[in-house]
Amino acid sequence: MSSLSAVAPKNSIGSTFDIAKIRQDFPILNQSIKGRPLVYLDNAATTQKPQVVIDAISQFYGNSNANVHRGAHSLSDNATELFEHARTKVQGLINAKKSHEIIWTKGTTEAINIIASGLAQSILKPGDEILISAMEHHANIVPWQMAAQRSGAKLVVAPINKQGELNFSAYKKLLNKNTAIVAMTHVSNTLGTINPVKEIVQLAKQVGAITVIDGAQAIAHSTVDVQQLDCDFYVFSGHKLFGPTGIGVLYGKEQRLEQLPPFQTGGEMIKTVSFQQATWNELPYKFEAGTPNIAGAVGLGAAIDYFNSIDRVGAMRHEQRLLDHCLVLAEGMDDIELYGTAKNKTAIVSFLLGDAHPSDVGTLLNQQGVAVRTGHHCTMPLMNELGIAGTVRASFSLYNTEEEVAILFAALTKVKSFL
Ligand code: 7TS
Repeated sequence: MSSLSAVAPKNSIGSTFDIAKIRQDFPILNQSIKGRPLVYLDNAATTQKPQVVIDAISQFYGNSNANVHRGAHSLSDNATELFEHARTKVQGLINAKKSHEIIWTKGTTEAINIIASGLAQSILKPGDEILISAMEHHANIVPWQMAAQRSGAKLVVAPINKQGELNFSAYKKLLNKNTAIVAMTHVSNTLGTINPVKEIVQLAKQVGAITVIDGAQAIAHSTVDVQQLDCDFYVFSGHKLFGPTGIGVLYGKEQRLEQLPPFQTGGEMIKTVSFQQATWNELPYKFEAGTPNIAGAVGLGAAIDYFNSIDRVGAMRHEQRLLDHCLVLAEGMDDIELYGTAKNKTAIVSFLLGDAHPSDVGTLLNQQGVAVRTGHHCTMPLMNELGIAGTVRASFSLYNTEEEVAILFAALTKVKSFL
């Protein structure tokens, strides 16, 4: 399973995935909201953290805190080792060829800004086209708008069909010799659609385009192999992978990163500085100006260890079962309109309940202990395409249960009776 394009089969024979045990790993789940057990269904916004991640961050500050790469004392050496070891864990997670192809960022948003800004300065020229899709998060739209404005390039949008899938034949037709960049999401945060990124990359390469894949919603629900995908860049946020906020990853092929100018300048990212000029440090440090988020990297390393320690295939099957259960219950309920019914999708369920305003539904669900997100989900252009202002979104993670799916729908039945 190199990408999400192959959804896991549905039987669980041989699975060692133990949901009861998994839930015990996440202390936050064991609490009440408004007198009801918390049902956390906002995992596309951020995932909860297992105790091992919380402990790793606490132990770092308790035992190992120092700045990195300064080397004059043992604590600093220790912190540097932990920090760089976390980088190799990311390298292993996504099967990057080299650890210096892993750049620490604040998250997906910063990673895309680094790429878009660098490409605007270095390769984009008037007449070039940047091809995105209609289902992108604002983080994979606005940086490209800025890059287009700065360089004279044009932003082109590949359409989607009624199910919320990329219109692949339209995508193929839009690719041409002017396509300089293809920037697409692996999984839609609003619709759950899994895009065929391997094919998207292959076709983009035929016209010589640079490929940027937004993996924010894919990384915790799949096995990502950047060498197999053969993309130039792949980005994601630690906090959507059971890690802390404020840390994320920019993967880039070595040669692409070498060509890209730095985004921020200052300490750490230089080789030499005079009052007249500066030269850049080697990869990955060229992109890591200033003191990095050391504890964040260590926390993400612990999250990756955790993720690797569980039965990942079993977890994917479990999430697909939750999705199936949701879809069956939604079908049995009048007044629910689903948005995003792709054949290949993750457990993200966006919907409207009759004429009810999504935020009213969200508030009434919260009264019953159910946490969802409502609104445009940072995909306003997609909402325009769908002809709506927003949706209610329930997004699942491996620690959610079938019972929680049932609670969501029982709560929705109650919401209907209130409205
Ligand atoms: N790209 C996608 C596909 C996303 O889902 C998100 C965040 C981002 C980029 C930005 O990630 P960040 O960590 O830099 O903020 N998505 C959501 C969401 O769906 N609800 O809250 C954040």
